[in-house]
Amino acid sequence: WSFEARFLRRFQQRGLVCTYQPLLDLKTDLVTGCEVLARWRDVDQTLVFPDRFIPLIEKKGLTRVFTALMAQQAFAELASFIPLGERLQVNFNIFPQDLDADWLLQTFAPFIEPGSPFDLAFEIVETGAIEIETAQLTIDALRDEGIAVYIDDFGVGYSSMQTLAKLSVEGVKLDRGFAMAPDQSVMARMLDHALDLVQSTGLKVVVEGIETAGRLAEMQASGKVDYAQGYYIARPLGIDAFAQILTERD
Ligand code: G
Ligand code: G
Ligand code: MN
Ligand code: NA
Repeated sequence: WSFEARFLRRFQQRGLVCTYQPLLDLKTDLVTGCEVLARWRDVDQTLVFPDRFIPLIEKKGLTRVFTALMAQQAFAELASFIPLGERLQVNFNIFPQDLDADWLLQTFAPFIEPGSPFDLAFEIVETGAIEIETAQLTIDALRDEGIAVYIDDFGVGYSSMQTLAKLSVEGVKLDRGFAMAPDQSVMARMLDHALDLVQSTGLKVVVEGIETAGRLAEMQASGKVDYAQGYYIARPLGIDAFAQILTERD
């Protein structure tokens, strides 16, 4: 069996693994949410990373099946331990071609019914294929249902200042390349300006790729960052490790 054949046969039958990377709220210094990141367990138990299977999912037109499976699994795992009365922000990566309000609302509605402890957000990467007016209608429809949208990987690829100026979203996730850059490098110096740029829009700011205590302290001191994410805070974790972090926060 080729990798492709094994994956396609197994991913819909409990082969998917959800990991949860904590989002640290810099105002309170508490983990208040997570980004859900997919992994896949091969027959020999090796954990396979998304760079190998996401292209396959796209090629085979299985993006919606995959996202729906991820949502079912993630919310089932998360719901099992959220303490009564507490809330958790849950971020999902959505393929740009799936930015379709009807489908998204239908798929995610069961998990955000009244009384649910989850605040849902979608992360979307600008690919150049997004048509601003159409995207805005979708984003507005999602917001009406309490779902926030973030522009992901901002600052690389097709993401432009024009998108930022024209698209009304909840917030922006700065590409991890900025925070990961060595001190004094051009990218590191750009980080500060990128923060000013995003702040000028009034949007929420998430900085990804925090790998050192120094960078985290800098982000805290800047007063320009709402949420931080990165290996220094925590790697993408299995449900048990993530549950432990959340339980320890109080
Ligand atoms: O750790 P990381 O290797 O988890 O993820 C690599 C890339 O795969 C990231 O760009 C991330 O957005 C993407 N990815 C991971 N999980 C998902 C998912 O559930 N849905 C989508 N659309 N992309 C994902
Ligand atoms: O969706 P997005 O491309 O933003 O996915 C986040 C990706 O960044 C995932 O692959 C995740 O594992 C990775 N990541 C998260 N924090 C860090 C970090 O501090 N350093 C590095 N190198 N990668 C990170
Ligand atoms: Mn993301
Ligand atoms: Na990102």
